[in-house]
Amino acid sequence: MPCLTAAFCASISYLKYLLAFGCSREPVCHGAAGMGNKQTIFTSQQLDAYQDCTYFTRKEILRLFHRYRDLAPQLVPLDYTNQPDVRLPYELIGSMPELKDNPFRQRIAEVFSEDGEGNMTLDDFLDMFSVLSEMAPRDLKAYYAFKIYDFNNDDFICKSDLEKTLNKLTRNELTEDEVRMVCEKVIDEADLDNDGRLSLEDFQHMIVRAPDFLRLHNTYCPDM
Ligand SMILES: [Ca+2]
Ligand SMILES: [Ca+2]
Repeated sequence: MPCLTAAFCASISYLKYLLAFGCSREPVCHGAAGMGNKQTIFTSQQLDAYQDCTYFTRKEILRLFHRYRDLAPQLVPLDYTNQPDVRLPYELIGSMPELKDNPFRQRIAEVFSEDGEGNMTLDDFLDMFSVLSEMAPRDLKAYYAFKIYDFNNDDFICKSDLEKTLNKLTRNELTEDEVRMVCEKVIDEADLDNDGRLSLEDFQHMIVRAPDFLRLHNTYCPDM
């Protein structure tokens, strides 16, 4: 039954996506880190605080600062010691190589931005890259993946959140019926307390089981 196969494959790519939620340890550097000048960007205390709040080294924090600044040099000062009130618009953040092809780029930016609209301070930006980095633990990634898929921010992934997620993942290639079927299947498998929606706990449990689920279903969808 081709319809069902498509539905299964869609649920597999859904789970694959969850597992692939990350980016490499070394962010692409645009050459600013080795500039060799003595400009003080952060105080030592600021760098310590950033190190404590992220999974990055001082060097990586500085690299990411320069990537942030490269997005809009006219807006971002080179001196952050007095914590300037700067926010880069979502359009610039969403155009970065790590995000531009991600169907969830806008949701990711919204979830990590203090204003909830995807406009990012440097702190938001560092938080986002820290969680996306491969050093971030799986539980933390799962927590943020949950927030990203919870489109209406009510702390549950319900059917309509799942439908939006699937439509984004499959770039609207599934029919309404297929989407509905996959959503029902995902909820049916993951909804531990049978309230018809996924809590964070349901969701984390689903992710823990995902590798076996993938192996099992890959047998039926060798082309995935
Ligand atoms: Ca929701
Ligand atoms: Ca539930």
